[in-house]
Amino acid sequence: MPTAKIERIETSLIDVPTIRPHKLSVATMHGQTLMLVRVYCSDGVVGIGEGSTIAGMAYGPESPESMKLAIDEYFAPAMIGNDATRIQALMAHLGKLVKVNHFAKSALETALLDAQGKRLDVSVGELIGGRRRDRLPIAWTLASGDTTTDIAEAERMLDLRRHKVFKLKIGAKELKTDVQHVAEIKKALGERASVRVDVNMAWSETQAAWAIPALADAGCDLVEQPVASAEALARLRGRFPVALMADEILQGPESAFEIAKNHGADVFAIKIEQNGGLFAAQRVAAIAEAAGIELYGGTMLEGAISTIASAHLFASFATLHWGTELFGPLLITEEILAQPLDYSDFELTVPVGPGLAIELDEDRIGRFTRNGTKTVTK
Ligand code: MUC
Ligand code: MG
Repeated sequence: MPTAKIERIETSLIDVPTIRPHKLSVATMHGQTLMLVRVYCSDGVVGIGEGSTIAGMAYGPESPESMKLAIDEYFAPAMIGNDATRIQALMAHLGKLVKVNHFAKSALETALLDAQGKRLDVSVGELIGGRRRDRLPIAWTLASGDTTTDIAEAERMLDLRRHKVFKLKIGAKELKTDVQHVAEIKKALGERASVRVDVNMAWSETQAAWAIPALADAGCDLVEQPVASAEALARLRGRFPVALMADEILQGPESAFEIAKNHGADVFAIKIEQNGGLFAAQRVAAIAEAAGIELYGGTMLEGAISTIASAHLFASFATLHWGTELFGPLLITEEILAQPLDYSDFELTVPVGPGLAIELDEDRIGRFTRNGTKTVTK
């Protein structure tokens, strides 16, 4: 087994506009920032990873800037000189040195997996257990804030055969307004599309108990994180003819175990960053499977690097009842890959090749990089 030491770690922030404002109950996004990390190894192999979140710190405690700082000041100095090929051992070591910081850990683990895959000439999917499917169904989020605009956008996506599953971001408006918005969109799209909602924790338990049956009547088939508390979600689950999905409350295997133990969700949105990396997300999926909880491949509206890292993982899942929403690269105006991803016939093709099996367009990346790159060496 070849060995290689970590020699240098570079981080940078890439700021890219979104194709339109993206309105969630927690914030409106006009752009996305990708925290790009490169791990340089003594055998000449370079691994890439990404940390992205939603609207700075509006979604959760980590921001692209905080991920960069955590890597520059804490993770990178502890990684230099270590064996890059012992990924799980190194991540466990870092876990002892730095608490939580799941998104930063996911970016680093992705880069180590990319490097190891390149070194061994296998894909990340093969490294983490083996791919079961080559294509993944891809949902799209309608979040313009306007019902007519959203319907037109959905029609365009159906015509292009890009998406036939739509997630509506609600929770910022009056309950009745939100329910009407969902009902109008479902009525317009009918059986041609699945309509789901993400409330991003905006409702109280009583608001959720009023709105969820109304959403079910409107033809909505999945309600994501309607309330903030895991206990409230568990109390709501099973009361209405619509599936309830956990997202924000899933923060790694321990949280997954607690939710599963309390029959707290019908579906888990699996996100590599929120859970602390691909291996942690894989364990979350295993807990779900053991508990009879169905799976959905979630996103933090990530760029191509984290999107494809997620795709390799989701392609390895035994079941993926609710498909995925790996559309992040389509929400930004810039193509950052030398070879664009294949989104066609409502699905994404999982790339084939060593590591993540993607190559960055370095000129484009350079153009959108915020004031330089930080390098940590010995
Ligand atoms: C979330 O809360 O699930 C995923 C799709 C989208 O539009 O926002 C995200 C994050
Ligand atoms: Mg969500």
